[in-house]
Parts: sequence; structure tokens; C-alpha cells
Amino acid sequence: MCLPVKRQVLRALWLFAVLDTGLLLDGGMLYPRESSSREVKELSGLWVFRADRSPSRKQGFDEAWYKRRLEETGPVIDVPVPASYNDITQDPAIRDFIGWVWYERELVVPTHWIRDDTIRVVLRVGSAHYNSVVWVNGVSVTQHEGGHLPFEAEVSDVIRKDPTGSCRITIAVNNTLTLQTLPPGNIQYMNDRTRYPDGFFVQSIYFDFFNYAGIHRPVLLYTTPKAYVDDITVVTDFSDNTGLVSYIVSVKGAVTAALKVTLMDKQGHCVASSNGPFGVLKVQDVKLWWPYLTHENPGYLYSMEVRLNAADGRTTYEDVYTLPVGIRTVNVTSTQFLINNKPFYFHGVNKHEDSDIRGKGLDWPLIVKDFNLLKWLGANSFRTSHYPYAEEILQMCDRHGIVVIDESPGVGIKDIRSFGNASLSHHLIVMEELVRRDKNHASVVMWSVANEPASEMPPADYYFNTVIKHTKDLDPTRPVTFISSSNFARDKGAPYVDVICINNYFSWYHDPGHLEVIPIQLNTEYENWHGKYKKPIIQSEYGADAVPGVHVDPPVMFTEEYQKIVLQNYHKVFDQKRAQYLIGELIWNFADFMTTQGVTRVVGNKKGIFTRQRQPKAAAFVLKERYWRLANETGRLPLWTKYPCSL
Ligand code: BDP
Repeated sequence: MCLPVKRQVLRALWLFAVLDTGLLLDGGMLYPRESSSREVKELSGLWVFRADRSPSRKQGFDEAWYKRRLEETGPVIDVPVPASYNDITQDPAIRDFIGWVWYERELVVPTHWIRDDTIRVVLRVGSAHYNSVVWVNGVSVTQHEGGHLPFEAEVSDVIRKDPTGSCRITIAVNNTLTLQTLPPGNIQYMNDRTRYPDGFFVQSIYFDFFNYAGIHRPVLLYTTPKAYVDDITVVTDFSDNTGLVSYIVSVKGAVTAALKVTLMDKQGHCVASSNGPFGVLKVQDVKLWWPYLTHENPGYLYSMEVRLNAADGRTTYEDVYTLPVGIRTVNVTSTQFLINNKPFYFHGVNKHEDSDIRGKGLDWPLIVKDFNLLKWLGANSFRTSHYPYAEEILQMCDRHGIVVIDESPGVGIKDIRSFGNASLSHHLIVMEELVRRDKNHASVVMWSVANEPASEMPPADYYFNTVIKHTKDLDPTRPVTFISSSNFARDKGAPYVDVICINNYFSWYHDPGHLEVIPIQLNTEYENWHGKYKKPIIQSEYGADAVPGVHVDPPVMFTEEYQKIVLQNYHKVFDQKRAQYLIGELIWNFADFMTTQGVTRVVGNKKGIFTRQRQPKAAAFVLKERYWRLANETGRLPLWTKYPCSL
């Protein structure tokens, strides 16, 4: 069997295997897109809101607030959606609120959505942190656990009960974390009445970012025909100059279905087509998807139009869904990360979804500014530390060729009680939700299942082996990693991962003030890890806090000078090791971000190379100079990117 044919067979087998791996989830989660058969109605804007301040936080459920307009059961305020609610008001109790908050939005749906029962109406929430319960016109339609991934419910029948089309959406959201949530947290009641007021409690968390809450991503209503394209999975490959796109389409609601799949280039010309629910599209003279700064035309996307003609015995339906597809391969050797069979060196950042006022709410001006800064910096990649980011951000990455390490919210798993079966089952579901949502993004080249868990604890071995194995079963086409904190000797995840990712903070949390220890300690760390596991290494975090505008020379901690020298001392070792097995460096962090208050944090974490308002500190210029130099050495710097440009 010649190689391409063998590969095609393998891909097809994998696609079938995916459908047979004992999935915990049912159905797809395609991003809602308008088409000739689908409409989208965005519900961003002002919603009404009330925090349930009752001591039990259950008053809303006891009094069934969802049954009537929220303003009929108590006072309400305006809040924007999407946004965290924490920093919107002047009330510290809202900023630090823990428990159920209630959101409501009223709208009138188009008449044809009500009258035409061949239309399916779906309510989708991009994400809400952390637990959500949703009602439409007082009827419960769905519940979801998890703060960073979308969920949806078909609401056709509920909205059709009211022929006027009036529709009241109520969403209760609770940010309480438990030892079984991802990330975990723990409520502690302080019962010493000589020290704390009645009912006083705190939420302990083991991660370093503010537990922002609310409806963080857009809520929308969208339609499909009753028989519809439910999910699409693509896997791409190439042989010489022929691109290969293996696909599987799943259809729901049809008795008989005919599918036509057409791949179009950027000009809208058909480059390949096929019929049926699975197949392999062959693209002659393929334009591969290349990362930013590695090709003159990075982020090339084809459009895959899936056209369904179906019948259910009574009616015929046509559904059209168009998926952007980048054709590329990802492979890992013991010393290299290969994209399209060429060595790829990650020179990038770790980010957070975080900014003034909106907290973790999706914000287009911020997203576009951040991409402009990434390009200015010469960054070719980022890691979605420490949870899945909005789909809209991944779509930008696809289009601009920014490579992504896609991380689960498995951060701060430090308590032994978070390694039990309930936590593990939830972690497996979250990995399924993540892979289901992001599997078709060309920019996503690796899954990260967790950040710095207490991997020395006895149950961690079984726990992470299971999560990593399940993730590989879900998607054998991408490497899987687990982010380790410095001490390699106690690590348990490494035997199962494809790439070793290490975080360390030499001369900061260890040997504070001693910049001179960085080269020797980093060198020892790398040699230990690579010597033991023979796997490529990414420096997945390093950095130092710098309070912008604070200068001392010779440098001391928290100054812009100190942050610069930490980076430069790391870079010396990076330059030696990248000739061997170091395949990437991701600074901690792209921008300053908000954290829980504490004695080591001066209004948040200040390890950003940009301020929270996205202005550069001195370190940003060091990194910019370095990243452009790396791009010149390791990539094929296209003419138009010789100078930092805008989107
Ligand atoms: C790392 C964590 C990250 C923290 C960082 C820090 O992965 O979430 O923000 O330390 O302390 O270990 O700045």
C-alpha cells in the first residue's frame, strides 16, 4: 500500500474510532454561523440582574424567581452581557460575591420561528462561570457545570407555547467552587464569633487569578432546520502538494439524508468535493496552514461547505453549514515539534482572559488589541492558561496563524480530595467538551490537561494517566501535555505526555534577588528532564513581577530592570538548549492580571510584559527584539512582516 493511501485508511479508522471511544457526551457543538438555512440572533447588551444575598443563597430557587419577571420579585440592576459582574458596580459585596446570581433578558422572537415548525430554535451560552441553570418563559431548559465552555438547549417547543413570540430568558449562575470542580476551590466557614461576623465564609482557591463570574461569552438564539448538520470532524494531512481532508459529518433529525461536501479556496473556487457522511477530500496544489512568521501567507483557510438534503417522511429540509479548515500536520519527535514536517519553535506568551471593568467578559476591542500586540511582539503562539478561551479568539488564531496550546481548567488541583472519582469523571467530561469544541481549529496544536497539579500525591498518577489517555483516545492527531512545576523529581505526569512543559521562577520564588542562579539552575533542570524522559521541552512559564514605572539599578525585585534581567538570563540558556531539545519559550505573562488579594500581589499579578491596560513595560522591548530575531532565524520571515504591522 503506498503511503498516502495507507494514511487515508488510518485517518478514516481514527475518525470511526472516535465515534466508538465510549464518549460521555452526546451530539456536537458547532459554532453558530449564519447560512442560507440558519439564522443567528445575538443577545449581547443589557440584561437585568440580582445577586441572591440571602444567607443560604437559595432564596431565588425557594421563591422560583424564574417564574416571573425578575423585577417583580425584588430589586434589579442593569448588567452587560458578556462581562463579569464583579467590577461593574461600586459595591464590594458584588465584587466578592459567592453564590447564585440571576440574569434575565426579554425579547420577541421572529414570527416565522414560531409559526414554522420545521425550524429548530436553539439557545446557546458561550460560557458562564461556573454552574448555570437556564429557563425560558419559566420552563427549565438546561443546566451546565463548568465555567469555560459553551452549552445549549433546543427551545423550539417552549417558545411556541406563546404565539406572540415573547421570550424571557432567565439564567442563574453560581461561582462556588468545590473540591470536585475544575478549577477546584473550597468554602470555609469561620465560626469564631469573637473574630468573624455571623455567616462569614471565604472561598479558598489554589490558583492565581481572580475568580471572575457571570455570563462571560455571548448568549444567542440560532436556528437550524429540524433535520440538521449536528457535528463535523476534520483531520488534515498532505502528501507532496496534495492536501488531504478526512471528514465525518453527523446528522440529526433526518430519516433519509444526502450530504454534499465542497471545499472552497479563499476566492470561493471549489477545489474538492465529495458526497456522503464521511470521506477524504483531495486538494491539488494545496495551500498549507502555516504559523505567523513562518510563511508569506500564514493562516490560510479553506471553507468546507456541508450541504444536507434530508427528509423525515413529512417534510424535506436543506441545511448548510460552512466550516473554516486549515490544512496542516503536527508531529513530535524526541527533540522537535513539527508543523507540516518543519521544526516549529514556540516563541510566545501565556495569557489570561482578563481586563479592567469587564473582567473575563469577551470584548472585541481588547481581543483585536491583543492580536496587534502579539504581532508587534513577534509572538507566534500562546497557551490558553489556565482554561479554554473564547471560540472567537481561536478563530482569530486560525486566521492569523497564531499557534495555540489549548488548556483545560485543570488548574490548582492541590488537595488530595480533588483526585477522587467525582473529580476525575468531571475532568474527563471537560476534556470531551474541550476537544468537541476545538478539534477543528488548525491553530490548536496541543492539548494541556492541567497546570501544576500536586503530582507528588499518590492518586495523581492514576488520575493523570487516565485523563491523558482519554484525551489521546479522543484525538490521536494532537500531542497532549501537562504543565509541571519546577521540581522534576516529584513529577508523575511526564511519563504519559508527548511534550514536557515546565514552569519555574528562579531568582523569584526560589533564591529571590539572586539573578546569577538562573543559568545554572535552569541548565540542571533541563538536563534532568530531558535525560530522564527523552522528550522535547517547552519552557511553559518563566518571569518576574514588575510594577510599571518602578526603576532601581542595580536591579531589585519588582522593578522593570529586574524583570528584564530575569528574562535575559533565561534567554542565555534557551539559546543553548534550543539547538538540542528546547522547542519553545512562553513568557509569564502577556499582561498584568487581577488576582485574589494577598500580601504577594500588588493589585494583581504584575508579571505582565504589558500592563493590564496593554502598555509595554521595558521587558516587552527585550522580548520583541528577541522574538523578531528568532523569527528571522527559525522561520522564513515574509517581506511584509519585516517590520511589525497591524492586523
Ligand atoms: C505559576 C502559575 C501561575 C501563576 C504564576 C505566578 O502557573 O498561574 O500566576 O505561577 O505566581 O506557577 O505568577
